[in-house]
Amino acid sequence: MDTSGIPHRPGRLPVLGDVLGSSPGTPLQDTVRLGKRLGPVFTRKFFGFEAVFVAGADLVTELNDEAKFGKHVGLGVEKLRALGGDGLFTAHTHEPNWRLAHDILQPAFSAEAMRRYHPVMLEVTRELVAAWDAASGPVDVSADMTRLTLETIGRAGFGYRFGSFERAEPHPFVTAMIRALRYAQLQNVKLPFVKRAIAGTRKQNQADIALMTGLVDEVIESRRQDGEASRDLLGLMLTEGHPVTGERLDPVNIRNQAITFVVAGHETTSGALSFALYYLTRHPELLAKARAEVDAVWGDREPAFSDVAKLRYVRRVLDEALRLWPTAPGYFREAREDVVLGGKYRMRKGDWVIVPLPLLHRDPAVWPDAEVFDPDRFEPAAVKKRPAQAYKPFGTGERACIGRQFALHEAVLALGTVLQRYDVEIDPGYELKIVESLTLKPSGFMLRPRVRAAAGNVGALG
Ligand code: MNH
Repeated sequence: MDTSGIPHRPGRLPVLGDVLGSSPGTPLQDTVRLGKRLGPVFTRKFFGFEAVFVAGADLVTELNDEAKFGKHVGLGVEKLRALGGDGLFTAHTHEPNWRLAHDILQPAFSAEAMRRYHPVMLEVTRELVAAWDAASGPVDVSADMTRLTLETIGRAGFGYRFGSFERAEPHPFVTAMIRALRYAQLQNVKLPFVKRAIAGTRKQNQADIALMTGLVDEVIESRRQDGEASRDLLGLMLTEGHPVTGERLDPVNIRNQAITFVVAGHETTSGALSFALYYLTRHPELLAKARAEVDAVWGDREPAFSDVAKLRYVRRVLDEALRLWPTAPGYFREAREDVVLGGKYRMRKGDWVIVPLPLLHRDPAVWPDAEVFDPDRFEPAAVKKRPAQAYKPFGTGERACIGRQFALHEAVLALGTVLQRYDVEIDPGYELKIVESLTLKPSGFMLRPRVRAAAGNVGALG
């Protein structure tokens, strides 16, 4: 699209573009810093390649209009097709497998389905509790939340146990996955020395992808063998046809979906839990309020399915953590027809822009004191006063997150359990450091969990 007149970093260089002032490890955080200075629309350019960022709630409202715009599978997402193929996240909307899989899998995310996942989620939460009860020193929060969310999607989705809490090091699938994600992401870095560095790891990447598909194929095969009817994700994919046409998913697509769900289904939720815990430990008065709610609603019982959604304040804590650090930090929108965005920016059919969510969630026109962590922003009355499109941590439209309810049930359950059972102590000198892979996570964030004296003594042994 025509980018003349759109602000960019001062001192853009003829060939390199905006390479100075950006580092390969923190593209999102660089963008946030830049966007705060440049305003709601800006561009970044690397060598010949320029991308437009749109962060103002009014313009995003227009972009989220499904009649005019749709999901664009570009840049990082396109590269992820090496892992996810035509799985839900990386599929083009026009690929027939997108709607087919979407319609077949929708029932796996109904309220009814969440009820079935609840006991599995509880079981995994108990493993977290057992690990924290046994911890003699500080625990690495992001690592343990990743154990929790990986186990949850593995068991609830596929009946597969990664054994995360029994391992000191990540499961080989996870190691391969993290490396493959990094490899895919680095494909977009245009710096010559980075290009040379990745070239040397191509073989490793092939091995990583082979390991992932191999494991997934094994899980699928063993389910086919034992033939047990289960209405988890895998069960639906293996046994259900499309509700209208009866058409089934092909085996390669099922494999792509399995990898997609393991990847998409755990890192984001893990990061959300870690940021929520970080902000609570930084705001003891909010932590006390959240815990008071858990004590009042759950007491010292293990929560039943219906107890989870009753933690309204804990849920707001998560909402607010996802406002400041939406762990899937952006999405792409592509024009379906020629259009003039905001009456000002001319876009041709097929032109696309990026919505950087941490900036949308800090739009000064909508969010007063945007840097302040304040869960009360999500009280129903406050939500009603805001433009609906100013908060989009789960994306938008028909390509929005299919796992939202799954993630929220899992996260409220886990955060509630931690508050119910532990006093947490944080190193007062810790400063939030965020690592960027495909998603965002606090890095080096350690907590010292101590079982509370009076309340909440359920869990591992209870
Ligand atoms: Mn999830 C799409 C954020 C948890 C499975 N997810 C998206 C998108 C965002 C997102 C944003 C849209 C991306 C785009 O437009 O390109 N997801 C999250 C966040 C959490 C999350 C912030 C947790 C917190 N997601 C989950 C979980 C699962 C899951 C849990 C699975 C169990 N997400 C998906 C899938 C898609 C998706 C699958 C792609 C859906 C589609 O396009 O049909």
